[in-house]
Amino acid sequence: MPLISKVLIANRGEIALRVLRACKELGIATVAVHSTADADAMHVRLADESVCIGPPPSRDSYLNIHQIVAACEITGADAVHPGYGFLSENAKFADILDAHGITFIGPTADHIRIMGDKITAKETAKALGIPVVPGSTGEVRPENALQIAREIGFPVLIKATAGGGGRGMKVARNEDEVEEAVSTARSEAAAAFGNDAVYMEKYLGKPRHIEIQVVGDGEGNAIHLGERDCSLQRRHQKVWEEANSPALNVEQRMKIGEICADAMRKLKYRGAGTVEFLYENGEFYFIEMNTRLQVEHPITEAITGIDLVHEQIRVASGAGLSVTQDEITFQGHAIECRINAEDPRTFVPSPGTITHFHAPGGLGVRVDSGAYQGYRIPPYYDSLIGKLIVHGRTRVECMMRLRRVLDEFVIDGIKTTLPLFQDLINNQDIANGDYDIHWLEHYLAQPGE
Ligand code: MV4
Repeated sequence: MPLISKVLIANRGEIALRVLRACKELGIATVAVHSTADADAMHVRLADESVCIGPPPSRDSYLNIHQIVAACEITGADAVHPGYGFLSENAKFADILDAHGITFIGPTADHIRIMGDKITAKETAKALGIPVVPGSTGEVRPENALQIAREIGFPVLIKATAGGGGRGMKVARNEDEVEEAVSTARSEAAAAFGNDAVYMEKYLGKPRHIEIQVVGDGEGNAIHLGERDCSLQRRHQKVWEEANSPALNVEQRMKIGEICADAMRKLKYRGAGTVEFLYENGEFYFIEMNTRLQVEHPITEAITGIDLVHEQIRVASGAGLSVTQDEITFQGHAIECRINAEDPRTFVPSPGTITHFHAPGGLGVRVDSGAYQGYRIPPYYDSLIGKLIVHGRTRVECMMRLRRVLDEFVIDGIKTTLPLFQDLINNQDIANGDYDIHWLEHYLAQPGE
């Protein structure tokens, strides 16, 4: 792939390491950037070159576009991989890199913008043939809110068009609650996003969160890599993800997957993306699309054998996808546990020094982490310190393996969420795959559990 020879990785932690590994495998040189708090980080140690881009606060380092462009110019990097979070879905960043002749390893700025505005994203999805949640067409204004709510039927959910990921949502259960829900949602949206536009949807009570992985080449070819079930979450932070979903059969998988891949072909989408759905009573309802690589991408890699970062780099360089849809098969079952430096009961962050670190191994085990014995977790960033991904031929085999692997994992000196997974792996609902988006919060609210 001649068009990309040096990639600057505009991220930190396990995802910076993940991207670095893919670049190394493709023979591409790597540049790490880091804040002063991350000088000792593993991605900095393993990169060919590194540049310090600022003080610890993200806005002064990992979110500082000028510093990152300057680091590209200094090192001669011809491409940037943004990882997830930070600048990964920042259309302005993609535009600026473009203006500098630097390849953004991701979608076009236009596609990032379309999906970043949730009303436009939903209209686009609907026009492309993706089933969406019943709701308002476009923006809901205070004058017409009650009328729209009556048409949709109660309960309804008011969402911010600039929101996403659960921020700025308000439920109205009956006519009396509409006015206040809309006005609160609008003022919260204005304060949080500088955009007070809101829309309205039918509120789904007990859905699962199921998302479809897609990759497009920007020229009208696209594939889907099946789904991930991310229903087990707390306060919109995913905790445990599975591929395949325990709720779907192969016909459902291929049908919704093909709908998404077809939509990406029509859109001429480039890069990796995730089409998010709520799934209830056998039906899929589009809610949002993420235009980045996601944290939980390794479970898809486990069951398909496809390296998503390789594919991202290929399509960004114009080399196209390495596989066609009919070459993709789904093998077995994978589960990811997110290991956070947090108290497993209160989820209060627990930064500090890791005094002892032993990662498990064996068949079907992957640990993506920048942590090591003696590593000091800085207090400034997300508390995700690693991901444990376990693969088995069946869901039962995967769960048995996960139980063994959790016993083997040692992280001392800080609190982690590992004990939570020790509990979940022994829970009957989890064993049965019988859970929805509210299950984990209910479980955690039970005393003595
Ligand atoms: C919903 C919903 C119920 N009905 N939309 C939260 C995150 C954002 N991406 C969309 N979210 C939701 N949208 C309708 N029409 C419930 C949620 C929701 C949720 C969704 C996925 C995973 C976890 C969740 C937790 C609470 C609420």
